[in-house]
Amino acid sequence: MYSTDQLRNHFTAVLNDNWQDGFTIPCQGLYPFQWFWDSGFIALGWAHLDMDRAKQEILALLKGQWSNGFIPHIVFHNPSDSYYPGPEVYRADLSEHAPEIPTSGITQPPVTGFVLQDMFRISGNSQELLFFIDSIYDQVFANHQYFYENRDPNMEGLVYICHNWEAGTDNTPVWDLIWDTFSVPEYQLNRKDTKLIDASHRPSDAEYRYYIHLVELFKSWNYQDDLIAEQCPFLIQDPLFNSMLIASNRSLIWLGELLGRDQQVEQLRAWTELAVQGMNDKLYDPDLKGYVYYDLRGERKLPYLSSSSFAPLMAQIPSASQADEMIGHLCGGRFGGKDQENFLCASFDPLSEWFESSRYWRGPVWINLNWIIYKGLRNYQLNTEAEQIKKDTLDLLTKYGCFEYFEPSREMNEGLKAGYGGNNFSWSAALGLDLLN
Ligand code: 2M8
Repeated sequence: MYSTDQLRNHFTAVLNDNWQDGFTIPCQGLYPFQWFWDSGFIALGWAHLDMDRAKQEILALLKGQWSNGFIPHIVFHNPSDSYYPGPEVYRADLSEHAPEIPTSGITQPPVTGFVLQDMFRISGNSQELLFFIDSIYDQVFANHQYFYENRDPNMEGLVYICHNWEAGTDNTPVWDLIWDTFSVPEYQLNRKDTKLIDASHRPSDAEYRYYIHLVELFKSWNYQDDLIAEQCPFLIQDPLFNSMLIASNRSLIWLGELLGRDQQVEQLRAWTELAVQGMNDKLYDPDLKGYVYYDLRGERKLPYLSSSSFAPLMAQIPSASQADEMIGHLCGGRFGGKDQENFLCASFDPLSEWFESSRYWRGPVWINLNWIIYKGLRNYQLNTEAEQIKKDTLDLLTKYGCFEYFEPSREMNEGLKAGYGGNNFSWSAALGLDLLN
């Protein structure tokens, strides 16, 4: 149990310990490199402590950007043998667009746009920070352009992900339905995660073989986007991923207006308008009252609720009445439980037969999704729900510290074994810090 001051000190210590002279690792041992969306959330934590480090975090990420605007999900700044798969598995150099520095060849939710706007706010609208944003604006814009020009084959404003790791929600049960559509070779895995963390809290080897197989396919196509769009068996329109892109579009519009970037702003507005329409027409499920995934390859909706179903609130996508429908799932609903017996917000529908309360993205509470939902609820002035999710987030961090994910059931939390995965996890600390400020 920590007091608020102790908690703030603890968060600060976690970020300091994970700082690597220019960027921040998500967690010692388990994740020894820089990850795309982690770096955004982490930069927000640094913005409260040391703005120079926040800027360095973003610059370090952009060192890994490819010449076509793509930003990879891992930048391998340093060698390490505690993580699998490393750069020798990805072989990003097979792409004509890859940079000198080794990177992965898949991406992650594009959070950088809204992180920059938040950094500007935290800085008290400092001119110096605006100059910094101006100096990297084209790179972040190029990343959005990459998505809309290469990953929206039907021109419907919705971009696809082609690998489960691109979702960030690595093993959500929804992917099981996709794995059922094809089979993969018996790859020899060299997993390190299950030597560091209880294997029952991580994805299975069978799932990892699918993850590796997709990477092998991309390599055989030299990471060419047109071949991926034509042939990849995993091609998903993800409500979380698209919401992060739209939220970042909106921030780039806001910042672009300050910076007098009229043409880019006009383009961002056009993408955003189409995207919001696509989200509401295609991914909102009125029966389930939430946003769901769409399988482009199988041409079918995947009608299941997860914490990603609420992410569109952050990008101001739902109408006020849709937002009202959606929050019925939170306090007193299937996620919170009738008597609020769960901490908000489980990563997968707690009433589903596939829900697993301690296994990674199949049920546990994650601090970054809670933060995204909290921001979304605030956008709609849904203050009761916003305060509940903020309280639950800080309660979990206070009770157990900066774990990677947490048990949703309050009753099981009595048993004290409620923080799972890596400890001293950076985005848990960074976003905890942001919630305290
Ligand atoms: C987890 O994903 C990585 C692959 O990217 C892994 O399991 O090896 C996910 O939770 C992802 O969202 C996160 O960015 C990453 C680093 O924290 O870990």
